[in-house]
Amino acid sequence: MERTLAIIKPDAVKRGLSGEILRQIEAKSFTVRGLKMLHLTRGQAERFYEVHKARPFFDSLCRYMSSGPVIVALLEGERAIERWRELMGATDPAKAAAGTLRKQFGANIEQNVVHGSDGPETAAREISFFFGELELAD
Ligand code: 3AN
Repeated sequence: MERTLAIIKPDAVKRGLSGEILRQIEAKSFTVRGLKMLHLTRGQAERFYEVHKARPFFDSLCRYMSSGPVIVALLEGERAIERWRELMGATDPAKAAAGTLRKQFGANIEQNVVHGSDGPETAAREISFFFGELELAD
């Protein structure tokens, strides 16, 4: 069993897509071990995305990610990291495969509805960024 972090980004929460996205996550046999809504401050968004600090889209990304509430979920399952990225689709919704969440709902390369950890070390860091031990189901 593997764990990964999923985020339903502000554009998706605002558009009322959270329920549908969680439905598709559960339909793919992920177990939701942790779930909460929070509104990131600009500083928290900058810390979360610090690996992208040097990128030209960093400022805009952090402004967007702190523009409204997000829903963060700890997902568990076989090959959860890779399978969640498959369900999300490519970063650019225009290039994402049919049936992926970004293809279905993504507006553009920035407002692309969901986030997922890109490897085991990132997953561990991102899960502990958002969840404490007492918040997680057994
Ligand atoms: P992914 O989320 O697919 O792993 P990353 O890690 O390269 O993609 O980028 C993190 C986030 O930064 C993306 N989810 C997207 O919101 C934003 N982003 C990535 N590339 C661009 C870009 N070229 N222009 C604007 N925003 C971008």
